[in-house]
Amino acid sequence: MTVQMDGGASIVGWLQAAGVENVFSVSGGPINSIYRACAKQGLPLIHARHEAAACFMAESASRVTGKAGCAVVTLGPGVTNAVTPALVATMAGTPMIIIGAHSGTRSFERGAGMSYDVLPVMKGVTKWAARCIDGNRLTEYLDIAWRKMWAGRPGPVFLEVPTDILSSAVDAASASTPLSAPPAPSKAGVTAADAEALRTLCSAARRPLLLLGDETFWDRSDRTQEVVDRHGLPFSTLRLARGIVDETQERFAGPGYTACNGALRRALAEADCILLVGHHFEFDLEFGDTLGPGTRVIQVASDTELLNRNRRADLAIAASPSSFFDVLADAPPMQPDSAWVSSILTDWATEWKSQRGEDDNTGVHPIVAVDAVTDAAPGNTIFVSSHGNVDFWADARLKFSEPGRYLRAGQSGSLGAEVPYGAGASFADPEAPVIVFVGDGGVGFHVSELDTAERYGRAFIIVVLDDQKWGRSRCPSTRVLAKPTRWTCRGATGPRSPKGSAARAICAATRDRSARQSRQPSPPASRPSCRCRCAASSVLTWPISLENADNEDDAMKIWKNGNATGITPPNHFGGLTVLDVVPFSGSNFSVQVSKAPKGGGGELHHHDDWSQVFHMISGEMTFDTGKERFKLSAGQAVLFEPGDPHYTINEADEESTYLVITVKQ
Ligand SMILES: Cc1ncc(C[n+]2csc(CCOP(=O)(O)OP(=O)(O)O)c2C)c(N)n1
Repeated sequence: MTVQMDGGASIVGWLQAAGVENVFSVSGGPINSIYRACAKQGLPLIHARHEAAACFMAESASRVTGKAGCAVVTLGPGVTNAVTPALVATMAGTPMIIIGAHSGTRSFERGAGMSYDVLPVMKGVTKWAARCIDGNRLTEYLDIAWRKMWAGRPGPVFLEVPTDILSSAVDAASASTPLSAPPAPSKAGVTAADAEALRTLCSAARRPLLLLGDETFWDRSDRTQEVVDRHGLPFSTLRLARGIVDETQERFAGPGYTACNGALRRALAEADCILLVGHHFEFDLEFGDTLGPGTRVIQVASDTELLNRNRRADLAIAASPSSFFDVLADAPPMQPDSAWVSSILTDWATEWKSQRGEDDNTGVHPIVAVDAVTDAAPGNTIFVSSHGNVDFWADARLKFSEPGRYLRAGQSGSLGAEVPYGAGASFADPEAPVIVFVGDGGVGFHVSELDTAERYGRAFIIVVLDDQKWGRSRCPSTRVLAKPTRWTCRGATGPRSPKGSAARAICAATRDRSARQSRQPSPPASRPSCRCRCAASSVLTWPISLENADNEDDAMKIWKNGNATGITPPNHFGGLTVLDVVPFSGSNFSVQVSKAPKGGGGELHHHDDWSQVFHMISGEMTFDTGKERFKLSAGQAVLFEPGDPHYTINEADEESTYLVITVKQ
């Protein structure tokens, strides 16, 4: 007997068979048949407030569960609202199915309401995008989408279906019957020749470093820890691989992000053998540009496009990470130089400790906030962090014991994912507390999704690191920052917490919220909370202090140019001195601490390719651009871009101290 169903029902049946657990969506008449089918066939449909947020939620679910997420959107602008999350998923390598409506086939090219040919746009930001105009081929198209989505590096796919195809009857027998999960792509193994070459390189390695990347998340191995232990490898985890091996163990050399891990930067420069698994030398690894000249690179990836990218590997193995770990776990134990390994691990441990900020009388240091929250958070918490300045704090501080517990938009750096990621995670793993770290800018993009979580009885915590600069990084985006840098905490104890109590207030608020979350994981849960608001300074002011600059043992290496300490730079007068210059080695970024006595200053000048931020620490300085003249006092800063004329003079009675932060363009 031929069973009648419509296109929507056919799609929903396929999604269920493929293991999709939730559909995230914003409604529209053309997708009603999918809504009806979800209700009838029991596939949970989460109605968001914005299509971008719905897609971010789907992506978040995918990253938490390791299974493809799904979003359904209406035609035209419904689809274009999905463009940014599709781009984020493409850049992060997250599998996600986006189904979008189109006008009815009989209305094509007639200017139907909301209708636009958005397929070319989606082709540009997904792995595969297509339109299906035959209801009897819908599941065949979804099968194709599935294979495209998982092949090589995973990514989002888009299927567009005209509304009349969605609502018209299809022949169930023509669907891929019985509706069963599409086959998983096969995984390539390590060839005998590659295994032999691997053993040879490993036997010669004395300073090995293991870097675990995205593919290790999608292709899980239960032998990764065994590999670390057997060979005594220090390791770093990148992006989706955060938590793929327990990061609380002593062999963890910190996150695979050199911007917040100086020990890793050193390890990259000194290692004689780098095992890069399931990833390429991307931005977070400085494109591999900082590797030592004799370093041997062993790179493994299923997606052969990653192999040799940015840095040619000495041994490029086209294989799945899990098959690679199988070979490495059975290889003869490597003989690493234990003194070198422990110096890298000690460097990271020291750096981690020295990052810890203190409360001061202007508010809460962001690291205090991040630490206070994580100290109070249960072990299975899912954390989300933002971009801007927030990820610098969160990436460095957070340690994960299991995968799928840390979400950030990744290579795209897109703001706006944070709140939907939090909401999506609360659907994907209702048992786990979810905590979002986000700036006061990022939180505003999709804060209305708190309502989505609320309507479905989900709760999660948002910690707003609030530097009171809505949507802007504090330092470089404005010329004169009128307000002093101030970190405020509006936590459980009231609008401003006195020194020392802010961290406890955040801790208490987090514990309170986490407890409520775990008590009521399902409806009716407590109201999603935005109560714990903490503030961040700009990243430019975080690791830099007079105290750090005087401490040679600090993780941030201090460079003194011979007798440079105390010099008066050329074209400066009146006793202006540069005390310390602190470059971030290998980068284009340096910091100097300057002191100007009364009358000290410099002549009008400009820099062709330097941007400079002058950040006042104490006293007062007058700045003159040749056209305008202004004074700054402690906590205020000014940016001079390349070509901007400027000079400084201390017209006050007291000596002044300030930081000069220079970035080469
Ligand atoms: C979609 C998107 N738009 C703009 C940017 C550029 N951008 C990077 S950081 C930033 C400001 C972020 O402010 P906030 O969320 O308050 O975080 P903070 O930098 O203060 O920590 C902006 C606008 C971006 N990364 N993504």
